[in-house]
Amino acid sequence: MESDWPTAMGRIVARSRELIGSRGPESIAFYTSGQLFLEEYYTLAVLARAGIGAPHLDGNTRLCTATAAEALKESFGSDGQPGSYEDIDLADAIALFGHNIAETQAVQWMRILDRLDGPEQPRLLCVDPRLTPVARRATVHLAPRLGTNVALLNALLHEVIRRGWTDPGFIARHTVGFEALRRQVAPCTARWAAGICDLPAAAIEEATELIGSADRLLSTVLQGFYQANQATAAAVQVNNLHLIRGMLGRPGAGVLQMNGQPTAENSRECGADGDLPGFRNWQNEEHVADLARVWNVEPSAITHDGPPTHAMEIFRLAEEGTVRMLWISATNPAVSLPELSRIRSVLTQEALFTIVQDLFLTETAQFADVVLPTATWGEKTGTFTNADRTVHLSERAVDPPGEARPDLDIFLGYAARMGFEDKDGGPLVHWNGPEEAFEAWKRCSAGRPCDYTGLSYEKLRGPSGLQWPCTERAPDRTDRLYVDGVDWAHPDLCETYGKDLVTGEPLGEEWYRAVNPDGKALIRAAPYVPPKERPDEERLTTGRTLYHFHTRTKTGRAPELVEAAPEVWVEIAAADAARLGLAEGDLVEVTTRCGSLQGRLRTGTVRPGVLFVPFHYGYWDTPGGNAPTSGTPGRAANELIATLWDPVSKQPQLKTAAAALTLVERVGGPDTGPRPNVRGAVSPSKRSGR
Ligand SMILES: Nc1nc2c(c(=O)[nH]1)N[C@H]1C(S)=C(S)[C@@H](COP(=O)(O)OP(=O)(O)OC[C@H]3O[C@@H](n4cnc5c(=O)[nH]c(N)nc54)[C@H](O)[C@@H]3O)O[C@H]1N2
Ligand SMILES: Nc1nc2c(c(=O)[nH]1)N[C@H]1C(S)=C(S)[C@@H](COP(=O)(O)OP(=O)(O)OC[C@H]3O[C@@H](n4cnc5c(=O)[nH]c(N)nc54)[C@H](O)[C@@H]3O)O[C@H]1N2
Ligand SMILES: [Mo]
Repeated sequence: MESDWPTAMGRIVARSRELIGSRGPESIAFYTSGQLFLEEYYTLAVLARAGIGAPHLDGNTRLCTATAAEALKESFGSDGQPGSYEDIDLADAIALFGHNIAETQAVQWMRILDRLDGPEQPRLLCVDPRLTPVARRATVHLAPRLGTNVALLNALLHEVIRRGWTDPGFIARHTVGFEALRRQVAPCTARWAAGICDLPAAAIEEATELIGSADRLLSTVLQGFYQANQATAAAVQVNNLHLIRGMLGRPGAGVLQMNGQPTAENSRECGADGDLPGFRNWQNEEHVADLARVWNVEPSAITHDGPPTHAMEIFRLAEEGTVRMLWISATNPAVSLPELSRIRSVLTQEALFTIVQDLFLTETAQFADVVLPTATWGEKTGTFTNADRTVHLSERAVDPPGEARPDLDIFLGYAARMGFEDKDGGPLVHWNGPEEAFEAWKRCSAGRPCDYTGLSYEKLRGPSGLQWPCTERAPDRTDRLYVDGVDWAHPDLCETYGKDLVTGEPLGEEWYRAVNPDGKALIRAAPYVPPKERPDEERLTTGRTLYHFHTRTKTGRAPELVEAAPEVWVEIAAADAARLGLAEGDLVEVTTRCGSLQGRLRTGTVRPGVLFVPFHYGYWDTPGGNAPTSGTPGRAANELIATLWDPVSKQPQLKTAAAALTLVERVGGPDTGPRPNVRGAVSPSKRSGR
């Protein structure tokens, strides 16, 4: 039923008051995004954390960059990207760990291509079980068994140490924990890893040579690590490679624990993910008191008796009935979360009041009690900060259509109608409009790693893109963090006291002060722990194509992109196809213990034993289609993925499931239309050959 803004907001406010009164603030949860503006996240964080006092606020960044953040915290004491995109232009070796940059960050890939085809060519290492376009250009391509990243990294660390490619001066000056790492990786020879990862030992040695002999090594890490087995432990080992080689804080030498979404970084720094704003440590009373001063509230108004709730836990609390109102903004969990049949049953519960704030009537919106139509970038003003800390101002170019409103206006309107107050009875959310919100955030960021105090809208209208920290002391920008040691790992300053890399158990302040009294970088060792599935089953992984963005709310409306990749497909190795008697183009069904999907087969692009399915395709083509009923196959990859997460970062393991593959219909059935014309996809000659 259509409504108007006052009525819709009236219902949300009434339900919020009723729930806070009867069940307390813990009955309300917010699930937001990596695609809003800084000003929107910050406003949401303030109203949720201090207004409602709910610990239940997280973003889809949990599915995306939770491991990036956690790996940085574990190694450097705090979130904050060490490297700079400029390092792509300057490195003499570039290593991509589980990162198909050619399809997922095509602009950065052009930058790498310029280097590969330019005068001083860097060597390229690709660690990916698929023959991606990156793999095709790589000097060394390692295609490990799914989920064995830690085994491979431990072998690389072993070999680097054995061959004397470490930087003892850097290790002594700037790190703690090297001895424990040396002990941990002592048995992890290239031959040992070769068996586990199913790789030639010689290829692992070649990769070590590439990394070990580089003068300026740039590494990037993304979802092939973050969404796989031992996510944080694996990402941390990449940091370790840089720490033991002294590859940090110099032009060309750096780590990019990457982000995928345009504003995942802002979500993290503003505390709209499961963290406190400004990378503050929820276990440090001084940090909480400092935040309370900024917000002019009592420290007790900011719930901090346990870690902020992570998204997977929010959905569990909704499932068991503790959370009764779930406000979803700029994300489409009915397609992007694991185990979709479960998510549908959570969202359809009568007792759960669901708000969906989106541009489109998504799969998730079909479950909403209230849908709030929003403006998007280009129709609203705000700032966004990319993975290397570069802050941009994005100004409204056109008016939003119809009654759509900027997300900021929606959050401000809610805060005003709820009447949230500070401790002196003034409005808690005391700003109007994006620029004032930005100014409020600057105060919150002051003195923190992500210090914005030297920035302003005015300044951002000058040269586009300035990297934080930007302060009085560094008024222009800061290219690289950790140019001279690690600044934020001191026990009084750090964002976390660390977690056990296998169990995720917090290690505690006492432990942290004992091992890292002076605040150096932490070299954190971890043993390889095999994934849970039996090794003899087919292993499913999921990911992206160049032609679609996520759940296709935008790209699914662009005819050219729909034509380039109209339907879900299934990739397997040519050898497996032959073994199973399957051919390119056959309609197959993939089944796991969670569900099933059908798609056409493509062969020859993944390592043996692996199935790959793109995760973009929701369960309808056009809004209004139906969710798959139980027993019927779907087409969303997340019908297949179980609810499992990394114990350290709580990022779901979206890249792993044991699966069975069966034939539904031989080639000759209706074709799925034209194929993407990229290197790395199936070649046209193969298509015409059948
Ligand atoms: N075109 C396009 N671009 C995008 C997006 C999009 O949807 N479409 N999304 C954006 C977002 S939010 C993100 S997070 C990024 C993601 O960007 P990427 O991380 O580059 O993308 P994915 O395809 O999810 O995963 C990367 C690779 O991980 C590999 N992989 C799978 N399992 C394993 C494993 O066990 N070990 C290793 N080493 N590798 C493995 C897969 O084969 C895949 O090629 O892309 C961003 N850019
Ligand atoms: N199996 C599997 N699952 C995955 C992944 C995988 O690799 N494999 N990758 C995971 C990753 S890394 C990510 S990031 C997630 C992405 O998962 P989602 O966040 O669910 O994906 P999107 O389709 O980008 O959803 C964003 C929604 O926000 C809306 N939107 C866009 N701009 C605005 C705005 O300005 N305001 C508002 N209110 N709405 C807006 C869009 O219309 C869209 O509905 O998926 C995760 N799920
Ligand atoms: Mo992402």
